[in-house]
Amino acid sequence: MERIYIGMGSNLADPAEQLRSAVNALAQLPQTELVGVSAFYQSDSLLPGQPRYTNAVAALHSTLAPLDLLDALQAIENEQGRERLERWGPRTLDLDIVLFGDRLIDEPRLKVPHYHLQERAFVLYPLAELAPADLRLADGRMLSDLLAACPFVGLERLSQN
Ligand code: PH2
Ligand code: MG
Ligand code: MG
Repeated sequence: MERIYIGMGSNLADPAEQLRSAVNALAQLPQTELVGVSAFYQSDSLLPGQPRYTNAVAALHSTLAPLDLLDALQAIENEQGRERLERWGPRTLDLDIVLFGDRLIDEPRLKVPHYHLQERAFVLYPLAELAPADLRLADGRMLSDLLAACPFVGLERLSQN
C-alpha cells in the first residue's frame, strides 16, 4: 500500500459538484481506499480570463501502479466531460498525481512529485490538511519548507465541501 495524494481542480460546470463526483469516483477505484479529502478552496485561475477554480486534495491508499492509476484518473476526467482542447484550458475536472508514496517518477506521461507543486498554494494548503506535518518529499524537500515559501494568498477556503 502506498499513500498517494491527488490534486483535484475544476473551473467549469459547477466546480464543487465536479469535485464531489470525483471524490465518489476515487472511492470506487480498484485496489484503492480513499483515506481523506481536504476542504475545498477557490482561487483565480493562473491563466487570466478563465473562471475561478475550485481545488482540493484527496489522499488514497492503493496498490495500483502509478501509470495504471494515471489511466484511471484520466478515465474519471473523461467521464466527467473533460475536453483536451488546449494546455491549461478551462476544465470540468483535472486530477493530478501530486505525490506517490516516496517515489520519484520521471516518465513522459508522469512526473512525480508534481512539477508545479512548490508554486501552487491551491495544492500545498489542502495537501497540508492531510499530510503529516513533517512530510519529506521523495526529492528531499520538506512540505513545511514549501508551505513557508508559498504564502496563503488569493485562496479562499470554503467552509463546506
Ligand atoms: N490549474 C491549471 C491552471 N490554473 N489555477 C487554479 N487556481 N487552480 C488550478 O487547478 C489550475 C489553475 C492547470 O492545471
Ligand atoms: Mg493540473
Ligand atoms: Mg492534469
